[in-house]
Amino acid sequence: MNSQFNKDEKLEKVVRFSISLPEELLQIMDKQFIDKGYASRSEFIRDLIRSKIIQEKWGDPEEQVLAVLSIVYNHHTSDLSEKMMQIQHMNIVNILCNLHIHISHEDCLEVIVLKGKTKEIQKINIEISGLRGIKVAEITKIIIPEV
Ligand code: NI
Repeated sequence: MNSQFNKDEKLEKVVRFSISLPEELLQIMDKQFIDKGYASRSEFIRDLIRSKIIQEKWGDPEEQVLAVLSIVYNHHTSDLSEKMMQIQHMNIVNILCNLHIHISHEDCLEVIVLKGKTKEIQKINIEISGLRGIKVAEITKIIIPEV
């Protein structure tokens, strides 16, 4: 479930409206929301709409966004740590903070919190994720909701 919009919804004005759907689509939706543990159709549809808003905003290169880039890599891979460090120093204005955890004898988890225009964040993501020796690179896209 999307946890980016956890403010108390009871404080918000809620509007009811009806939606027309093909029966088959409704059945698929009902199966999905039950399987995923949503409490109601409304909760499921709210989450879908919010995901779509995030997707749309990330499609705009000028949109101001936040992101968390999580990377797992083997620190024995030659030059990888240095290259990652260099990319971050080159983009210092977009790096809010950086957490490094030694998760095993050879592997490290690095969590980088990024802020800036989507085009800047995507560029840094591609630069770091594309480095040779990166085992896992996951970006979490965050938009502060206006509603
Ligand atoms: Ni480490």
